[in-house]
Amino acid sequence: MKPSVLLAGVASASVASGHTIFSQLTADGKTYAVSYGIRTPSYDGPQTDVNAKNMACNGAPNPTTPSDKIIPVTAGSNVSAVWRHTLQSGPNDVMDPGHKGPVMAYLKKVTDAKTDSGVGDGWFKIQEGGYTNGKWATNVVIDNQGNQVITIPKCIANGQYLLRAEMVALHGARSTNGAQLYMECAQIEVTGGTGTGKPKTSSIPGVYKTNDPGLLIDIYSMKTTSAYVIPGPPVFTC
Ligand SMILES: *[C@@H]1O[C@H](CO)[C@@H](O)[C@H](O)[C@H]1NC(C)=O
Ligand SMILES: [Cu+2]
Repeated sequence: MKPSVLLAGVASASVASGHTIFSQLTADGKTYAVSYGIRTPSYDGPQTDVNAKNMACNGAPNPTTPSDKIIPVTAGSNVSAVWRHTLQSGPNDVMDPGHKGPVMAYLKKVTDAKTDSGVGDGWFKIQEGGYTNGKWATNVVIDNQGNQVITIPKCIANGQYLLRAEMVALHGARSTNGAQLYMECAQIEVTGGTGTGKPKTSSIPGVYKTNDPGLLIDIYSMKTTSAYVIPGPPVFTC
């Protein structure tokens, strides 16, 4: 990954950059085209109702386009969810850096990754970042040219999965439903997994509550040393 210093100046000096979309996946060293194997939306807006079905893989009011592609992924490898302000944006336009909050990734094993809605049980968290020494995980992704690095656990079973990558912006989270949640689902086929892991799964929607301390929060009253509770279940490890 490139050093972040070069990019930070560019991003803050030029484009005002609004919301964000998980628009591409890098897996096994290959960066796929925008929207390849990912249900990307026509609008980059957030979901704000944690009880809505569209908390799983986005959707209205941000209509998503299905994909007939599935991306091969090796268990134990790192993939990057590539975030962009719009489907046309480059690496210097990831998201408004004032959008601060946690970053997470989940998997759900499915029979058909092309058609499964993702709604309901089966999700387990595989990556998260919160607030460390005054820096939010969203800003880590912005400084990493939009790359959210996610390790695909080695011990999961082979087969098709939905990979749900998520960024949360908390600038308005002082009021109920003020947190902005951004998520898309990529369609992947995992090989090389040992199948020995048995992840405990959760439902989406259901995994978050409106008053979770990590979603209903005044981030402007936080200090560099403040603790932040990342929403959702603990990260599954092998
Ligand atoms: C995956 O990424 C993590 C975090 O950036 C890093 O520590 C690890 O070495 C990487 N693993 C592989 C297999 O590249
Ligand atoms: Cu926004």
